[in-house]
Amino acid sequence: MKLDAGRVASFRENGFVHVPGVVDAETVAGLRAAHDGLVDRWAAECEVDRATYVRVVSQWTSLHEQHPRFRAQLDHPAVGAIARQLLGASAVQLFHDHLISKPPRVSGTIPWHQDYPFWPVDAPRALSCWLALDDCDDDSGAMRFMPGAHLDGEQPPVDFLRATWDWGDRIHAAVPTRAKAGDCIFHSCLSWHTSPPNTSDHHRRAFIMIIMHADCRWDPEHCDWHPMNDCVTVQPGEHFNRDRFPILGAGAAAC
Ligand SMILES: O=C(O)CCC(=O)C(=O)O
Repeated sequence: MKLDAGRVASFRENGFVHVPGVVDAETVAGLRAAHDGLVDRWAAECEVDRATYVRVVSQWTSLHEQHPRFRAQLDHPAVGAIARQLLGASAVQLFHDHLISKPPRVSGTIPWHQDYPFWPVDAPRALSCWLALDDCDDDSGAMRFMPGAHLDGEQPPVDFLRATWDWGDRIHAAVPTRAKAGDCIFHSCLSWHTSPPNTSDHHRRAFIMIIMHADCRWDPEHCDWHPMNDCVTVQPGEHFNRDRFPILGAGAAAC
C-alpha cells in the first residue's frame, strides 16, 4: 500500500495524514484481545481489580516485547511502506511502541505538544503511526492537530502537567481526526497535537508505533532521561542497536 501524491503532499503541508482502513477488523480485534489479556495479567500482578488498574494506568510501552500480535503489527506491510514513503527512507526502524488508553469517562486531556523534543534521536526524521483500536470521535478523545505547525520547527518540550499552549485565533484551524478502528494517522514528530478526554461510554485505545528513518542515530543529549536510553547499547552518534530498535518490515532487506 502506497499513498497517492495528494496524501503525501497533505502530510508535508499539514504534518499529519489520516489513512482509513489500513488494518483489517480481525487484526484489530486480535490486538484488542491481546491488550485485554495483558491488562488482566498486569492487574493481577499489582493485586488490584481490573477496573481500578485501568483507571490508574493508561499507557504501556514496548508491547511488541510483551505479545506476538503487537510484534507482528510492527511488520504490517502497509505501515512500513507508508512510513518509508513519508520519511523518504529505504529502511525504517522502530524507536518504540506504546498503547494509550482512554477508558470511558475517566481519562484526561493530553495537552498540545510536539513529540520530538522528548526523544534522544539526532534528527527529526521520524513519525508516529497512530493506529485506532476503537472508533473515536470528538467525544471519545479523537486527536486534534494544528495543520502546518510542524513547519515552524522544534520548540522546547512542553510541561505535560502544566501545559496550556495558547494558539490565539489560530485555534480555529485545529483539525480533529475522527477515526474508525483500523485507520492510521501518520504524524510528523514535529506536528503539534492534543487529545481531549473520553467522555463517551466506550473505550478509546490506540497502538502507536514511533518509526524513524533507519539513518537516525542515538543522541542522548537531546533527551537524557528517556526510558528507551536504557535499551541502547551503542555509543552516542551511532545507529541504534537493532535488537531493541528493530528494522521494520520489508525495509530490512534494503538496509
Ligand atoms: O493517543 C492520544 O490521545 C495522544 C497520542 C499522542 O500524543 C501521540 O501519538 O504522540
